[in-house]
Amino acid sequence: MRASAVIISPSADGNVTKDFDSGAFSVDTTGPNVSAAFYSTEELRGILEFPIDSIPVGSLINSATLSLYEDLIVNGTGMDDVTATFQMCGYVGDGAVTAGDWNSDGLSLQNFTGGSFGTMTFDVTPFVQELVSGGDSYSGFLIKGFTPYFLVGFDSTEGVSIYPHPVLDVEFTPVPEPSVLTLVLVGGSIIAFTRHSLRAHLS
Ligand SMILES: [Ca+2]
Repeated sequence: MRASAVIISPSADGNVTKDFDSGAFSVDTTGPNVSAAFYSTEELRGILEFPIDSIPVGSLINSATLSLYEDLIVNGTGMDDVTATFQMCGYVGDGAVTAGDWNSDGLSLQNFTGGSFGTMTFDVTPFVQELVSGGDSYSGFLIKGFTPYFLVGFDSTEGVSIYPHPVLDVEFTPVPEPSVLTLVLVGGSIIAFTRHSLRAHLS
């Protein structure tokens, strides 16, 4: 089968913030950034969910790349710092950003430093392969901070229009359904049998 490619936009993205005093969560899905920050009183986690049901179940994932445009990195005093550490996690999504997504940090995909402004890419091929093999409909990503008082922000789907918005770029090779494969084999057998009969008839 020939390889195909899809460029997928999030079904939802934004932030979920946990207030440590009250234990309450707040959800923001309309702001210009997907941000992660770790403070003494609260923690913001960036959440993105991408629909992947356009990729046939069982397909081989040749590559899956998450691209985010970083346009914000600050610490408590407003100074830029590229050494703060953050973590990208993956989880099975449901298409929406809700308070419960804050806890979806069980599977770490990679750590990264604040870096610099511009496009940052994450190779998420094995994770997306696992979801597609399992027939999951949404690929969820969670970004959390490890360095207190530092915030990283990426342009969200609702963000500044001149910046690239989040995309999940997937190249995949569909695998034939068993029923289709069987049909091809049966068809081949009929052709072989017909040719044999024809030769027998001619000789
Ligand atoms: Ca969700």
